[in-house]
Amino acid sequence: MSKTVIQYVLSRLSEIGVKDVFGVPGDYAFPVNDAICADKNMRFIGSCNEINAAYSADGYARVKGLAAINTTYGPGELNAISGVAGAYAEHVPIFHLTAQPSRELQRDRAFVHHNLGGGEFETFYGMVEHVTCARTIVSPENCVAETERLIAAALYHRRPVYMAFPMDVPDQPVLGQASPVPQPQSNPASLEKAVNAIVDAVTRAKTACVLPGILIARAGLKPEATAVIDASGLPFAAMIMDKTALDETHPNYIGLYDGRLTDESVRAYVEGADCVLSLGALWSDFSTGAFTAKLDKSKTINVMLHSTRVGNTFFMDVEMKDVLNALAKRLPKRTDLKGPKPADLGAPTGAGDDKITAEALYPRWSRFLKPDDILVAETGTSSKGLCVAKLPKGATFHNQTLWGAIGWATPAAFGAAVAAPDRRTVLITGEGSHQLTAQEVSQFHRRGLKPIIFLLNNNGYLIERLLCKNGETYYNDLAQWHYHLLPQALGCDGWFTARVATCGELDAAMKKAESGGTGVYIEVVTDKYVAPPIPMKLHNDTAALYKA
Ligand SMILES: Cc1ncc(C[n+]2csc(CCOP(=O)(O)OP(=O)(O)O)c2C)c(N)n1
Repeated sequence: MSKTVIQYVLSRLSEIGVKDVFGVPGDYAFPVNDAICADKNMRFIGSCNEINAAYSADGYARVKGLAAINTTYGPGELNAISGVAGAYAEHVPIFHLTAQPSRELQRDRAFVHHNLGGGEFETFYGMVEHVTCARTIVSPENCVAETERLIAAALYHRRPVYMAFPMDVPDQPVLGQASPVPQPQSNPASLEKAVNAIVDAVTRAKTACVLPGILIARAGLKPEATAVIDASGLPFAAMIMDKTALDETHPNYIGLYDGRLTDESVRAYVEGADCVLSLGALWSDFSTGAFTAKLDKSKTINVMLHSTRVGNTFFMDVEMKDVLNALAKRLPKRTDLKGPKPADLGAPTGAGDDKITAEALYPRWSRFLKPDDILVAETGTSSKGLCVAKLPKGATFHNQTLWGAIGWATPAAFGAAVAAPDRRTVLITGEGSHQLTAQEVSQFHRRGLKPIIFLLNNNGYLIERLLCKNGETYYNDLAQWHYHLLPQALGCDGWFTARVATCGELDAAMKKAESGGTGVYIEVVTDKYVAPPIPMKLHNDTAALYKA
């Protein structure tokens, strides 16, 4: 029996690894909602709202490579757009399956709910153009070819795609056939030239290092990139957005490179190198220490997903995977290059009734992390303190460094936990960010997931206090919530919750959290201006960041 339109789409998504669809149901979307629930290989993961669904899908895709959301027409899909835009900026592929009124209602320009009221039905399709790499309105005739086109686009660009289903379409038999669109191959001649140029530059360099980037993680090429390091013996550093693209326990890791904001020995090594081989790093403002990273373009190489730059020469039509595989075979092994040892946050200070300072908190968090942990760090002071921590083997650091939407981390952590229920998910978020999306905490418990959540309560938007003209301006103040009581109100029965304001209380709560077995929610209370070094340096030189 031939498949229906929606059965075809779901079966293809399942084949490429999407097993869960985050979303909020709605009447126009019922045929899609029903089909997901009826599909034995799929789960509909209800979210509290659509932006949270998009953030959860984003977290899921960072762990699993791909994700999907399902929303209803109009208000539902528009709620998701901001989250989808973040995924677009950060190269996270999400399939957005949304709904429309039936083709008959559209033809009649009917005056229907969820429409803007003008009888125009392609408005929302138009709105997603800039935050998706491909989009379509599905029909029985175009379904197969369009599904394959969108899958190919999402995998090629590692960015979101959008499929709208008029309500009468999902249950129609699918018409036509198409084969999966193969991903492009490298042009052999360009590949040869690009690899020759890289091997030549690295071999001639007296000192060299690698900056492994986020696109390695997005393309699932960690083994290939690790093989380049192993074969070449080159030291490597990481920028914030790229943190944990490769394991930080690797003997060649030299530490975080954030321009002048972090370890001077790492900066001196990277900027002093004759050749810097970047593998898919994206050099945003926060990744480059507010543009204080000073890298001479003529000495840098950047291997991107489908092109490579060596100095000022571009090589087009070369696939990152092919370049990495060739480099692992052809780069000579360097045994003469020794970079600095990666700094560690050191021993935590404070005990007993001592207040929780930055020197007490960040080293404790660093020591708390275990191999294979998924650490989701929210935009704010906490992620800028945590990025300096050296993470254990297999542990991954997730942060929205470029898009930087506060509220992302809580639902993203939920999505990551759905994607990898056997790994420990640790969420660290400021309280101001948490206020945007805190209700998603309830979804962890609903799915039997046991995250460890640290909520940093520093009485306001601290990172903004540090970056604006006058930190005391009242727009940086917040409604005071009893954060540690949220899990109970949100139905997380049996969780361990605590509110800690001293080092002794924090130690006791962390010990309890380590014993596992339940979800954990710890509200960490500090003074208003307790901040780690990077935000303090940004505070001291906001002009470098804003050029204003
Ligand atoms: C969606 C969105 N709205 C506003 C901002 C601006 N913003 C950036 S950080 C921040 C405050 C974060 O405060 P909090 O989560 O409490 O962390 P803290 O820095 O206090 O530790 C705000 C409002 C943003 N990045 N994203």
